[in-house]
Amino acid sequence: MTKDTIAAISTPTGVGAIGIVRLSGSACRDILKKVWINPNHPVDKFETHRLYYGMLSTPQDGVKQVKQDGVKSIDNVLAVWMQEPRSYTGEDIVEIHCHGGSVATKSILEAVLNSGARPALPGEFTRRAFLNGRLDLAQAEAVAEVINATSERALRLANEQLNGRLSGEINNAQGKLKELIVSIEAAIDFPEEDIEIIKNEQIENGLKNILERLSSLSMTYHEGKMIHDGVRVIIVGKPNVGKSSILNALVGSDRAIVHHSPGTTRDIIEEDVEIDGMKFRLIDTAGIRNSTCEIEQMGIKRARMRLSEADCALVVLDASNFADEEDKAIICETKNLKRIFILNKIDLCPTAETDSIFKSRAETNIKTSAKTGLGLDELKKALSSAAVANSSSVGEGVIITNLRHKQALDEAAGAINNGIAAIAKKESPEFIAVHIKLAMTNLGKITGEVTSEDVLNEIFDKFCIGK
Ligand SMILES: Nc1nc2c(ncn2[C@@H]2O[C@H](COP(=O)(O)OP(=O)(O)OP(=O)(O)O)[C@@H](O)[C@H]2O)c(=O)[nH]1
Ligand SMILES: [Mg+2]
Repeated sequence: MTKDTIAAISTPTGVGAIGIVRLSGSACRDILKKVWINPNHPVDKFETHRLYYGMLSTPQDGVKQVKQDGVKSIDNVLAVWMQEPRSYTGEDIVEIHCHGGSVATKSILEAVLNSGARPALPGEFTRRAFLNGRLDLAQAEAVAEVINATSERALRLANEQLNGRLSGEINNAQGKLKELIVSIEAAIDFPEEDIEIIKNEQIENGLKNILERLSSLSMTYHEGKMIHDGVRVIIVGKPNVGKSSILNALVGSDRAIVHHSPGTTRDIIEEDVEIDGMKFRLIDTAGIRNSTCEIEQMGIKRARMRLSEADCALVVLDASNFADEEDKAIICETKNLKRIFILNKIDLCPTAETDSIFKSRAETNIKTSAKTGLGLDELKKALSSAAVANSSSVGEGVIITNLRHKQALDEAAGAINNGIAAIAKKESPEFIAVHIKLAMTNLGKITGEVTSEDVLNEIFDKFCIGK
């Protein structure tokens, strides 16, 4: 177990009602004693996991925790001691809940640092939780995802990972691989014994089942990334159809300039919105047409470049003027994207029908008026269903969001594939076992069973200080 005691401010900087300074390590109660003033409740008498009210001061020597000459009071606080191993890090933890704002928290941090603690590195509390076996690596990574979640769904996903759903899935696959190895090794070690020898066919079937599961899990990465980063929705169409007006209506503010002259938007305008708990990144673009204006051409080029990165396109048409050559060109240009067609300005032309261009298309087709708000709820529903339709989640819905996990899964799948190929080539059981062991090692990278200092540094350096 790590010996030194670390301390950090765990709440964000800025003005707030409460600030928390956290310490972890074997000396944290001794450190608290030096800065705690309340003779009725000395730190030695603290019960674990109970909050005590007292005064925090600059360090003092006395054991009675009565204010001494030269000692300065800092703040009235609540303090709690959590005895190891029943704490976040698995070590003794002390949390000091003081008033918010930067001065009280900084002064308390300074007082505990002057009393023997050292400043915590980013993510060091969680790193200790991992090293002390309180969390596995996938769960530790989920802590950062919970903190950084930008939508309800992203939070739900991160919490599922924190609660061990992904780890359970990985441990399960590892358990099955382990069983295969045990059977193969028994056959190698005791060929003459009267034990049931596992047949190559059984190994192959076992490997194929695991492979299928791991490949499906790897395929959820795209969806996981969408939930994590937001679904990228590009708004395209010829000039003046109301693209920027739709962006503004969905965002609920005048984010983009709207004007009756065609060619108003030049630069890409991006804005995030949450719809049904899911984050969407809306990307408004310049109206696409043949233009002689150099600046407009630059805008159109940028619009085209962003098309390929989008998860979904809102192709906007003007109900009072549609299905011309410019619309047709854009419909053709976006044909490989998941699309929602919008017939906007329906207030100007309530009878407009898109049959002439959409007769045989199964794609979603919505009539809107960015001016009156008509059809916007339907558009939000369509966006929400488009996000769900992208869903590739399997089984109990475990979804991965982290590229490191995807790479490890793919490497494990590669090793299993090699194992299957080795069976086909009738290679000896020892060789088959090598591939299976490699698959297990790769899965172990996800939960941190197999890891290196570099990987840990890379993961925990991204955390904030105090977590
Ligand atoms: N009547 C009516 N007018 C609309 C509607 N949506 C947009 N407009 C008007 O159409 C004009 C163009 O709107 P914008 O949102 O700037 O159109 P745009 O597609 O972003 O245009 P560019 O940036 O030039 O490509 C403005 O005068 C808007 O007020 C609508 O639903 N109904
Ligand atoms: Mg515009």
